[in-house]
Amino acid sequence: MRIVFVGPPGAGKGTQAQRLKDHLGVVHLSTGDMLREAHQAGTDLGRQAASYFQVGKLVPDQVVVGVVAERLSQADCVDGCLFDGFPRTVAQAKALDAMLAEQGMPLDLVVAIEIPHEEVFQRLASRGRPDDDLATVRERLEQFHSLTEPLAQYYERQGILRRVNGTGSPEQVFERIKRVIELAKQPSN
Ligand code: B4P
Repeated sequence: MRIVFVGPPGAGKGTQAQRLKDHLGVVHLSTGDMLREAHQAGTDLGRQAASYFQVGKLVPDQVVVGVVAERLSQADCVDGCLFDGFPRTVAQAKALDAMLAEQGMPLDLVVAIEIPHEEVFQRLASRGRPDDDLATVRERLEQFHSLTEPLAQYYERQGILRRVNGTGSPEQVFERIKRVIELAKQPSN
């Protein structure tokens, strides 16, 4: 299956994608992890990306799309893929549709993980990554509202959006996600 996880910062996209990757046995593609790895490796792309993610801004579409296109062309993605944090803009969603159409592999499902703002701040304060300070999280939420939320409508029109309550324990959220995936696998869906 090809599944996208979308949601505000700290919604649990990465947490749930890790679990689902093991459950479904498919590749986990996290653009956040890929950009941080490129930064740690000291590449030009990593330096460019860091100048955005360190201040809570989205990395430009063409940079992220390039990274994903390269990863998607690798053989292990053929059997399925979990997109964690990608796409984050409508332009990225259109680019992903085009890449998948070229490979004859449509997107099966988009799981929107929903949590209230107060919980975003609580979760990220206890994680403490460099981009988890209060001002940067506010900016990340702002970017989510203006650039990522319009994705819901984009995927709703395609009939593949499923909203999942992201509050409660990671186990409870995972059970909800497995349920929407099972439903999506049924022939009538
Ligand atoms: P990401 O790495 O995707 O970061 P995130 O939104 O904070 O992560 P996530 O929702 O996965 O939270 P997690 O499970 O870790 O992006 C970082 C930055 O990279 C972005 O701001 C942007 O600048 C850039 N970027 C990435 N992709 C991009 C793209 N496509 N385009 C442009 N820019 C891009 O959970 C967070 C915390 O909550 C953890 O501590 C976890 O343990 C905890 N948690 C999770 N589930 C919980 C639960 N149910 N209960 C309690 N705590 C929970």
